Amino acid sequence: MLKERLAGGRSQRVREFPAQDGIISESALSAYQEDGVVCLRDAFCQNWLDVIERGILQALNGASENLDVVKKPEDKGQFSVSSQAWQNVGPFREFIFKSHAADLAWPFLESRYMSLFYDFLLIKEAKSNNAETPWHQDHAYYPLRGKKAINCWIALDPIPLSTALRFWRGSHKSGVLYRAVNFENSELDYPYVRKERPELPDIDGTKDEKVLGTEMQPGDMLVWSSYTFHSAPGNTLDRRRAAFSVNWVGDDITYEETPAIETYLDSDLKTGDRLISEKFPLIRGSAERTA
Ligand SMILES: O=C(O)CCC(=O)C(=O)O
Repeated sequence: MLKERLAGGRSQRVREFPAQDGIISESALSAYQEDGVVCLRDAFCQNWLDVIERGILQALNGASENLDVVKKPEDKGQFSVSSQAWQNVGPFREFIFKSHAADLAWPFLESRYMSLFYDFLLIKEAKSNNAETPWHQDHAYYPLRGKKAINCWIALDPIPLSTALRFWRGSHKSGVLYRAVNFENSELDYPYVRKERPELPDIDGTKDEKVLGTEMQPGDMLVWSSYTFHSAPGNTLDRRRAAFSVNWVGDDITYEETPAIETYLDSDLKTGDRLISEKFPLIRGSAERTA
């Protein structure tokens, strides 16, 4: 459907920028501010993707404590999701701390400092047709206040439009957080839903030109705001569709003691604290300068 929408020829592509030299241009930053998402082409070479693949083997073989594997009865392939695994998975740590991942993320936050929030691995195996991801804002699930949070999502396989992420262009701008949706069963409330938030708008019924998408090659990276609505179809291909993302936060983000999944919680933090801790380490800038 997205392919058909994109074929319409209007401005419906995620705007893309070269990233081989590790430099983020002013135009990439202004496209991000405007659309809430950009695609950085060739952000990582095969050597770094190999490091991530070594991490995947470990994560799937017991090293990730937050690993969910779901197989819908009608699907041939399963859908695996791991988060916050870097502390136990050496290759993920190597990628996050030794590659230029932080350098690429840092300019987008326009911040005095940046912390690592969590890593996220997502594998839709061949023919996991029904493993779709409903429209959502990442931030709706976070026990965080503030807006400077980004998802840097790296394709590990070729991703054609038929399995590509789609984004509601500019949806980050209003600053409104809608209700978190239940990924497992859309008929049920998400366990930590905040009912005081508005219900989701009908994004599929919205005008075509507001939905952006792009095909990706391994090593391409999407950067999006945690307020940007996005969704993805299941994987109808006969090969894996995997991605590894690193989520970073900047200086306007503070912690909120509110129910959420373990990935985002830190018992060392209190409401109003900056997100700097052992679990959410400071990666750029300094705590002293920002006190
Ligand atoms: O690739 C997908 O299916 C969804 C990815 C996503 O929503 C996320 O990483 O926040």
